[in-house]
Amino acid sequence: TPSLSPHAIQDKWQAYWEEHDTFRAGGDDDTRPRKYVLAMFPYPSGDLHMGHAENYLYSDIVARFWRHRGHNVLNPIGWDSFGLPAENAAIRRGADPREWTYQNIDQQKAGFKAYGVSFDWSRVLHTSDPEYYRWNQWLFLKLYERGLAYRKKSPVNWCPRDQTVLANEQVVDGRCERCGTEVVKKKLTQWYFKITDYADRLLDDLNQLEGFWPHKVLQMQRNWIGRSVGADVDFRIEGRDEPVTVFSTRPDTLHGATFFVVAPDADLAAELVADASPEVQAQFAEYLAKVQKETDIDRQSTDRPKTGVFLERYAINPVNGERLPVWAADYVLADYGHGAVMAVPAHDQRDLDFARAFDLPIKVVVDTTAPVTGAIPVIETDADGVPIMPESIDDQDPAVTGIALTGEGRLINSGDLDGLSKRNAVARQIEKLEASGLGRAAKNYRLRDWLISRQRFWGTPIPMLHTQDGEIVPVAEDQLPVRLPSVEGLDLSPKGTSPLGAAESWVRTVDPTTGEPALRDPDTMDTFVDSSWYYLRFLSPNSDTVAFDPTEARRWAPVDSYIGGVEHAILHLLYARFITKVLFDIGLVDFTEPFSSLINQGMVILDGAKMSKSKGNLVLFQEELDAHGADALRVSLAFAGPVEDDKDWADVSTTGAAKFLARALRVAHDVDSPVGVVFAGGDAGLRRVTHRLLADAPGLVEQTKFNVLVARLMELVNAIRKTIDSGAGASDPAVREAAETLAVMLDLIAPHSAEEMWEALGHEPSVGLVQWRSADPALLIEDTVTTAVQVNGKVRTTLEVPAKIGDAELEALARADEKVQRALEGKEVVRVIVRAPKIVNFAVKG
Ligand code: ANZ
Repeated sequence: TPSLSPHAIQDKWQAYWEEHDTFRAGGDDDTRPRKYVLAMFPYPSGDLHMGHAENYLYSDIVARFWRHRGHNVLNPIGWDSFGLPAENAAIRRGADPREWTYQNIDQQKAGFKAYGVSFDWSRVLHTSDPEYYRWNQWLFLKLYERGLAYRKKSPVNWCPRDQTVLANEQVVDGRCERCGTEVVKKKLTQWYFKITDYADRLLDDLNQLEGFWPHKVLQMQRNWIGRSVGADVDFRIEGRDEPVTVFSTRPDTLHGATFFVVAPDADLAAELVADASPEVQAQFAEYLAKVQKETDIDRQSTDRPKTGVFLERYAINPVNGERLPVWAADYVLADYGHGAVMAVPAHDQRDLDFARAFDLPIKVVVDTTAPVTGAIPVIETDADGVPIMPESIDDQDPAVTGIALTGEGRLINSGDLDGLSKRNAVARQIEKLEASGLGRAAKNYRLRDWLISRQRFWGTPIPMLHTQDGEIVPVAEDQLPVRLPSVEGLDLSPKGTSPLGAAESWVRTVDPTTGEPALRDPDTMDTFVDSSWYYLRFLSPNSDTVAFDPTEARRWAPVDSYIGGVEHAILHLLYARFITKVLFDIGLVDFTEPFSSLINQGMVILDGAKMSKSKGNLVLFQEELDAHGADALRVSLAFAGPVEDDKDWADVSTTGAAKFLARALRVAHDVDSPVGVVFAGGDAGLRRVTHRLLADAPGLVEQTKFNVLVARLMELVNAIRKTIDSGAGASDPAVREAAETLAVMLDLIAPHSAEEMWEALGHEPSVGLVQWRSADPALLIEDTVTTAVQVNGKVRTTLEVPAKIGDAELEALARADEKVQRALEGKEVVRVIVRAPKIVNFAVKG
């Protein structure tokens, strides 16, 4: 009988795994096919929490699964250990961010070990180690060499509280992702990575991930890249030498342009207003001050009243020479397209709202009631859902309805474009613009270049030098790493410039080529640089000659299964995809997408609400672990629901899970047949349950239906117990077969209990490396049923028989059964009642 407590069992097997390095990935000589399973690496923000428990359980299930399927599995772990929280904690406590960081890492390491995750512990990396960040600097220099790292002065998102710039991706609803402070714009000279050069590839390659990544994530990436196709059109502005270019997705509507709008915060607006009357200049200055406080989100919102200032200037429509008044209005953004638009109020809702607010002309140039072959007509309905069939375009006058005409149709009032469908008119207009030199086909992206400079201490120093004559030169590769200086004497508190600038002896250096004094760049890199390529570092974690070995990359990468939260759907995944493509272009990897498949897990919530420290509704990982043990916690989480769903801890039963595990262990201890016993001939019903699971389990895991797998394992435990208690008993070979199957499958979810069972069943550890058997097709035939054979109404045995068996055949089978023969011995059968395939009853006398 089992004697050890769950905690004793887990301690025993964790010590075993540690001692034997059980889950270390195989090396060069390992001929098994390889699988690279990776969970998004953690930020060392304190103890592990329930979100970690879920995330690393799932990756562990996948990693363990592939080992059981004969693969050489790499399942590494590291820490994303640079970043603001460490720095803020250091500021609060007047300590070194290193202390806080490495202390938390140690704590989390211990947590993972106590949780029984099958990591390859020989490959641990921390991005804040110079041995790691040296290669961030190397990567920076590679991008710089290729013209993909550059400096520019531009308005950046600035968090006034953290006193640092933020990437667009780090601004959520106009607020700092980290601290929630409202983000403002500030002009600064910063380093950028030119991700926009890769916009088309980043977008187009998403198609090859369809079916392997959650569709939602692909869609979020597509929207983030936001490719628009249209034309650039040049407009002359009266009194200005240079034409002004606008981007439009609807160059077909050029004849319908009735005014022109520039972003108030674009340089052009300031230039144009300089010639306006003093009143207008004052009005503009006031307006600009207001606009600068608004977020881009607000500015683009459609339901707020339109505002703007007429700049007393005119643009000339290139197709008909009409004079268009030039306005400054906040709904036009300075950093999208060219920061200016041709306004076509009849066919663009924002322009229409503006025209109606300021009484500007509205000119319809597309008849949206005209039929266009192949187009789906947009039919308006009234409150009762009855279609309103417009008689003619006059019934849809946007000036009256307030609704812009954006649907399909045919061009009118547009010279020789008249009669063309929208789509043909766009193409024709672009041809004409190109012929006259007044415009050209153009694409635009919502995606911006990746701003990577941070004015903080706890990050990778940017490996560039500022020479005395104002040049900026790279640090030589053989001089890397540029190590962070000691924090001693530095004031880390936010002040808008990097604390590194004050590290005098660090900042002052010499330019090795000239021997002249030079200053180090004081900024550090966005930590998303660190995580953009870490999956490659795991392949050569200890190399001090290369960031990663291309041969190892060819062997292991790309990552087969990547598991993490949907909060990384845009930022991290986009950057990692970008850097992978750059490395491909350099010739260092032979693939263009880093993560072949992606699994997003839901959140662990409590009573329907997200858990957080501030809400005081945290379920603590360590407490759960102490109370129930790792396996019960793992089973509870796996059983709690589909991977991608949120799991409400209020619905989870750890005690239920613990009872299930205890039952499973008892079953293994009860088995009373020798190792190697022949299974054939064992209880057919139990064998079928076992083999059906052998057949189904791989598919369940590959489809990440871990909760269903747990349910099936529970079913198997019940079936074994039933056979032990009521059937042929613990010595039935089918019981051993089922218990062994249970142990090797339970290993995915409850590995400590599985090892303990495997040992109780007389095997050598580790069960984690045992291959799953394949199902016997003969035992998978579904159409058999259980027949009860009774003698005088008392069940003597049960038989597995084909569902379509006939009465005579069933009776013969029953008579041939040993137990039935014994019950009939010396008695006279007076009557046999056969109801195939369910029942056979022998009525006997004597
Ligand atoms: C004229 C026009 C007529 C437009 C029409 C649309 C419909 P997306 O799809 O988001 O790329 N636009 C261009 N630059 C802008 C800026 N800096 N701020 C705000 N709006 C800007 O949108 C492209 C369209 O948004 C462009 O096409 C332009 O308006 C506007 F019936 O040009 B359109």
